[in-house]
Amino acid sequence: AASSKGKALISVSDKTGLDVLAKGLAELGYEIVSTGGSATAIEAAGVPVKRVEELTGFPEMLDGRVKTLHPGVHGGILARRDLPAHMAAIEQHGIATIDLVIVNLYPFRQTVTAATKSSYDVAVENIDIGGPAMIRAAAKNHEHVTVVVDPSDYTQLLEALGGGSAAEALAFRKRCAWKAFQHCATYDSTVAEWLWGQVGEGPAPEMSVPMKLAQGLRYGENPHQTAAFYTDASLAEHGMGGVGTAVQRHGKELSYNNYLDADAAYSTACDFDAPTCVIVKHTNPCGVASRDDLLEAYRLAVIADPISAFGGIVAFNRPVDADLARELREFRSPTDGETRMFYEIVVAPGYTPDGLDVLKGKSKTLRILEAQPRAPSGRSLRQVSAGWLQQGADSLQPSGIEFTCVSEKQPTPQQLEDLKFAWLCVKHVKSNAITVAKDGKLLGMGSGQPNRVKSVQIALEKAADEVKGSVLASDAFFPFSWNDSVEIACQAGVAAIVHPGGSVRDQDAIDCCNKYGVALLTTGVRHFKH
Ligand code: 93A
Repeated sequence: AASSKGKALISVSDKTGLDVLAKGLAELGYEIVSTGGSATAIEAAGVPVKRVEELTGFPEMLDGRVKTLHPGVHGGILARRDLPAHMAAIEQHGIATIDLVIVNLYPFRQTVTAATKSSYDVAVENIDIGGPAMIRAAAKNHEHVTVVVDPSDYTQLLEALGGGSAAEALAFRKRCAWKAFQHCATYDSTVAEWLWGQVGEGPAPEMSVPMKLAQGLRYGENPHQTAAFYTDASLAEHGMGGVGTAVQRHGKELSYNNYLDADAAYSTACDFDAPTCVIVKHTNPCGVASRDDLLEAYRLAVIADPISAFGGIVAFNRPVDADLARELREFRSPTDGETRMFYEIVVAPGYTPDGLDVLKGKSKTLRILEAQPRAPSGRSLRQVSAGWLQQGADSLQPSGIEFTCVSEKQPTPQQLEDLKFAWLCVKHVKSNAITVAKDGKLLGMGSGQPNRVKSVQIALEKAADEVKGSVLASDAFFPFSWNDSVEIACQAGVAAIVHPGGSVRDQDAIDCCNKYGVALLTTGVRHFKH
């Protein structure tokens, strides 16, 4: 049309917001050209649309494998408007310029990660070829063409097309081009990773992490370090719960350390089946308790180590109601019976409306997070200089582990329960990790000591007068210093001990426990956490 502001080419698999976009573009005076399904959806929205076949004079062929791969499309996108020779060339071939390219790709990742795994053939058909070609062409010619790959950018697009200076428009097109190449790079990496999985030769020689900037952070672990938070799109978009995809209901912006600690706290809480409260300080759980009554679990978790819990992160694996919120707000430190407990973050799978209101009243700054339950699955990545370490998550649960008694003394059923509880706690404590527990609550823990004996001493010291009849768990076996670790625990009054076993000195540990009448169990697995 003579009055046309230009041509918009739309070809989208994700039809979210397509009707609003098409209407908006039509109102602005754009002429819309579109592919099969997209054109049908635009027509259904009552917006005039041309089929891409009319533009190319060529039918869609090879079951849709070739739809837009045609000079009529690519010439129209790639021609430099500032070069007379380019404009003459397209004119000579009857090609019209295309000013807007709105494309999102075949849902390849969804296809290969869906619960019902698609067949190889379906996956291959979902490798988009024409879409990325258009996106890349438009992004290359961003000097003249705008490319949009994400439905959440449609509003911004319509705004940008509606007005603004030429400089603003160019800046917008550049940003769009950046996003477009990002999008294609992520897409290709996904295809490559899937194909590598089909090759089946172990870990991929090259790996991509589709990282999405979620938030710039004020600073890193310390104020002189810059920082940002990225989500792993491959996991976030596929329902991996936890802190990375949590919704913040209240409070100050999360800091770098907040993310780390909240993740540690919530991952630990979600590892327990029973209603559980976990309090974390510097990524280590210092209070853990399981109770049918979540409020009681919270009190016990604080009491385990009130000094450490102060200023900590509190996580629950069940929703927080008003009673619990009140307790979180009012509970006074058991150390002086006066000071109200202060926390950086509360994280839970949900809040009752009353519970949220009460909790918001605790302080303006308290960060309240609502996070989907997190299953310990997926990959974990950590950086080392010039490299990344990748591993699967430690998803072992006590229910999947055999607790074998190797001492003369057998644990009582309650002690066995406590041993499993202590074992689940020790898994989340930094090595060398020792936990002391009783009746479904943590009494003390030693973490991060390079010397296991020290961790034992610290854990026992924290458990103090409650050690008698408690149980102790060690994340790895007692080495040559068994004599210190096991004997110290026995002398302190611990009733049962669990460790992986497997040391050449295992028999010494057994003899020591037999001497004191303490039950000793082995699991055959360890839970290092560095
Ligand atoms: O099969 S393709 O690789 N060949 C093409 O020529 C082509 N052109 C657009 N895939 C192609 N597309 C893709 O079709 C787009 O990237 C978009 O995801 C999808 C839109 O198809 P429809 O409009 O029929 O729903």
